[in-house]
Amino acid sequence: MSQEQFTQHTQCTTCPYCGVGCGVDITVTNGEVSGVKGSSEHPANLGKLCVKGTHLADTTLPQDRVLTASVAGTDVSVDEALDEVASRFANIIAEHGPDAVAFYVSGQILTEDYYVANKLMKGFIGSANIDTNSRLCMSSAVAGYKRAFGSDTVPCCYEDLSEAKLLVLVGSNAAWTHPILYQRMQAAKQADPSVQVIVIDPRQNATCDLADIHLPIKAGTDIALFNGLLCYLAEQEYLDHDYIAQRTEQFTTALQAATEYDVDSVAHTCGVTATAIRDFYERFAVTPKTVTFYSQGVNQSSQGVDKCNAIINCHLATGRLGQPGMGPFSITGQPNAMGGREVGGLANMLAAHMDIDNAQHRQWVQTFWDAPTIPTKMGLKAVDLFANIATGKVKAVWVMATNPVVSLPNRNQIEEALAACDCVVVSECYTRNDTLAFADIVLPATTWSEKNGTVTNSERCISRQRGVVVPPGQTRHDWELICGVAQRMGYADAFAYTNVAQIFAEHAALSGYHNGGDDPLRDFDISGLSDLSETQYDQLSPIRWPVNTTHPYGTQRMFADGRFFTPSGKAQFVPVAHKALVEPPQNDYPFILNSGRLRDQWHTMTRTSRSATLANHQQAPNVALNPQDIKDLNLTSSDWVIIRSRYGHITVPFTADPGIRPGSCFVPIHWTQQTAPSANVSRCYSSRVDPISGQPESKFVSVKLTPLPMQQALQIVYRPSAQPQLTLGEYWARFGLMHGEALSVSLSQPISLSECQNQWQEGAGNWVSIQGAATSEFTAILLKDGHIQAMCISQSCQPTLTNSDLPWAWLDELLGAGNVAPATYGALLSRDIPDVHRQGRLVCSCFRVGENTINAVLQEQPHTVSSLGEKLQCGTNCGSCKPELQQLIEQSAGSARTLPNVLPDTDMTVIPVKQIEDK
Ligand SMILES: Nc1nc2c(c(=O)[nH]1)N[C@H]1C(S)=C(S)[C@@H](COP(=O)(O)OP(=O)(O)OC[C@H]3O[C@@H](n4cnc5c(=O)[nH]c(N)nc54)[C@H](O)[C@@H]3O)O[C@H]1N2
Ligand SMILES: Nc1nc2c(c(=O)[nH]1)N[C@H]1C(S)=C(S)[C@@H](COP(=O)(O)OP(=O)(O)OC[C@H]3O[C@@H](n4cnc5c(=O)[nH]c(N)nc54)[C@H](O)[C@@H]3O)O[C@H]1N2
Ligand code: SF4
Ligand SMILES: [Mo]
Repeated sequence: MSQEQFTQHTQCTTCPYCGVGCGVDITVTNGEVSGVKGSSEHPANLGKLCVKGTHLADTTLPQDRVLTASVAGTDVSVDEALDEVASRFANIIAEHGPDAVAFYVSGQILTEDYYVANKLMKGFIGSANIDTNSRLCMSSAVAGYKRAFGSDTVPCCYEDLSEAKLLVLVGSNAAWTHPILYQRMQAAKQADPSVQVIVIDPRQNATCDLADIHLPIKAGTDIALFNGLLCYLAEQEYLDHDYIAQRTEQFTTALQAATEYDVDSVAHTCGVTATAIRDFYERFAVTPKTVTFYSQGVNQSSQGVDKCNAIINCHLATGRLGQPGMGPFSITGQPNAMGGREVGGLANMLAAHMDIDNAQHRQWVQTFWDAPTIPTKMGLKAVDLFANIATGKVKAVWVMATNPVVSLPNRNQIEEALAACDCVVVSECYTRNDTLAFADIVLPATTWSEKNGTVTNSERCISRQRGVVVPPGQTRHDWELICGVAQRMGYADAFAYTNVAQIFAEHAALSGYHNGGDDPLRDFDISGLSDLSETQYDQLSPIRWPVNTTHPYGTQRMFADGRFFTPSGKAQFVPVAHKALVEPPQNDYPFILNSGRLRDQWHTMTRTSRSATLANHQQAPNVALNPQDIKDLNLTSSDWVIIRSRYGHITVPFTADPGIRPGSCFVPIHWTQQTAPSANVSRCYSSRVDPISGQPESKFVSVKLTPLPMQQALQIVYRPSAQPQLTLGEYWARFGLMHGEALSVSLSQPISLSECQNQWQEGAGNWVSIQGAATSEFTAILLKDGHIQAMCISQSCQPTLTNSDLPWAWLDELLGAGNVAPATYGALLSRDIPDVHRQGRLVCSCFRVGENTINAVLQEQPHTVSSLGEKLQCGTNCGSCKPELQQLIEQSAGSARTLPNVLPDTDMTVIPVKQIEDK
């Protein structure tokens, strides 16, 4: 390329992953994303990025994209596909009514996409059947806020995390899931060591690294703990009587509901020592500047909403709300979960924080939209929606930017529902989405770095995502796809937008419609942004809502004036009670299955699985078990574990983790049909939901564990052009390398070299191999024109997670090399691995520092995290690996990890199992 043609520019956008909502400066060179950097101007991250954000450029790979539309498997133009969607939806509506169709959308589309989807379904199709993956994520938090404040309002802001003197993290692994906020907490504690951190989580997760106290409560016992706190605050006279009297209602009923929760009974229920509980209560009692930061360990429960209110009750009782450094802070997961809530893109909401069951609100929205209709009752929430698809009541569903086959509970039922559905439309940007296999119509969507719009993060801050590269293939923006269908269904005037700025302006104007002034009716008001010109919209800087005439520059904190959006203007205490588990772990299903996230992967891995760097942190799925349980189950290092619930089963390797409570286990959520077909944990979960929010209980199901002895471990590395068939073994997992991919296969029935070679087509190349003593011990290399196409390394028996011991970087290098000298592949055949490639599991992804390297340095002399950083660079860029560095330091100092504060299980009475349908 000549000098003149070289183009490069940098633009500020927002990270497409978590709800922290970091600003990203993205550099585009010759039309492609060439680099990303934390944007120092953005208030969420002030220049920092976590490991996922840092490696965003790795995930913008062309080969993974859905680039064309298709109908029944045949490629068509996008316009033809849109014709098809419109006519199928219209026909079904004409015959069966508007409630026979549905949208299932996502907290990962932009506010403008969400706004038009909601407008089309509610105002024009005339059904409220639009729900979202935020149902699986935020809906309990929303319902908790609404019950307490009369509105879905996050009272806090990120500065509160720095100003608080006590941070209580409940059901959150922020070190891995909201890393930049975790780093704020770290910095606050470093600056003022008197800052206290308390982690409430059944598991000793990476976040415990910062904890002064870890309360490893039994799963699902949070309400007992917080009711106990309310009771303690009352008994020890720490209540804010003025606040309670002037700003709240229903205190007496809430306290009455909490009186039986004395410290000893809480200790018994939660399985944590009374001393540790009293210690937590006392610190909470004496520290006015307290933030309680909560996430999925709270929300994803059949008592999720009550858990939220148990927390909020304690803040109301102490008047800790609306002032710097305090408040109940629900942290959102997805980048635009908040935007979805704002536009009303859930089945039980209307729009702009107006309510579907309020006739006045319905009339306002219908008038504002000039809409032919408006639903009078709420639509189907996610789990019910798929149940109604299964029965045929809902006959068409349009899935946008989510992967319900993987992420909804009870995968087997979801698959059956979609297979039976007359019309499944999927708008998607990446090919490795399991739900695509069920699509009748596929629409190719643009994605991050291509699309334009806004997102709102966990602290109500609206930021722009900016399209900086040209969308590939036939891809179109989600809002264009939705408007394209709306126009074809006869609603051209209402969906005649030509850019996102117009949609945003309308959304902003609706938020101020019959709202605003000194006594606003609704919390969500961004009418101050409704007059932005296109240029002003393009240049919009991050701003926290409300934005209106009273707050033209946005609002840092809500409820500073102690006025709430309830009819009386007062906040509501909600009486709550801890309930026994519906499906207790006992008899045939004695273990509790917990699930959640890993540091370097994003959800169903459609984007992150290709990044070699991100894959290196943990290449394959696992179940983490307490060492005592491993012993009791007689698991040996060549065993895999079959995890079986009443709803389905998975097969995964195990790892020992002393931070897991005995009797429970933890499986990451990320693996799918595409990346490890036996390991999609949602197969095991039930369709049980919180009765108020409809949020599934994705952190809890009872299971049994059985060993599956494996006879052979086969590691395969291949170029993209030499992918083997994937028909081997009970278990395989694949992950990205720089120059191809790797497969880790386990077999309970061994295979020979020739059976392994049969996984490639004839003519794929020539094999060179070495056969070991046993049939299943071999090394084989597939060569074509002097280039290595694939390598297979087979062992007859396998230690658990052999992955980390293999020299992946070397294999990757060989795969990427041009002509490889026979001496080099000879060394591989004889497994003569160069020392530099014996790094072990990658701990620091940014500087590629492995566990073996770190341990070697630690053996020479003791280190701190920062001195390790000085020596090896590890932990000095994004900082995400610091908790693991600390763990390695502690391990090398010989301090064995144990779970603190656990009360030995005295509650051994076996309750008869409730009849639960065996599915
Ligand atoms: N790396 C990474 N980061 C992410 C994501 C990702 O996929 N990858 N996803 C984003 C999204 S959408 C979300 S929603 C957030 C989720 O963020 P988090 O909620 O922080 O993450 P999880 O790992 O799902 O679960 C948090 C913790 O809940 C605990 N838990 C389980 N049961 C209970 C219980 O009964 N009580 C209590 N107190 N705790 C319990 C689990 O042990 C776990 O440590 O992460 C966001 N950030
Ligand atoms: N057992 C268990 N299950 C869980 C959870 C758990 O903790 N345990 N967590 C739950 C939670 S909190 C969440 S948020 C869900 C997440 O679950 P999902 O939403 O199913 O997971 P993702 O992989 O994020 O799916 C997003 C999809 O959208 C695509 N995509 C990305 N950007 C765009 C875009 O701009 N347009 C379009 N059209 N497509 C796009 C991606 O390629 C991907 O396929 O999982 C839930 N399920
Ligand atoms: S914390 Fe990481 S994943 Fe979350 S928005 Fe920031 S850079 Fe992205
Ligand atoms: Mo989420």
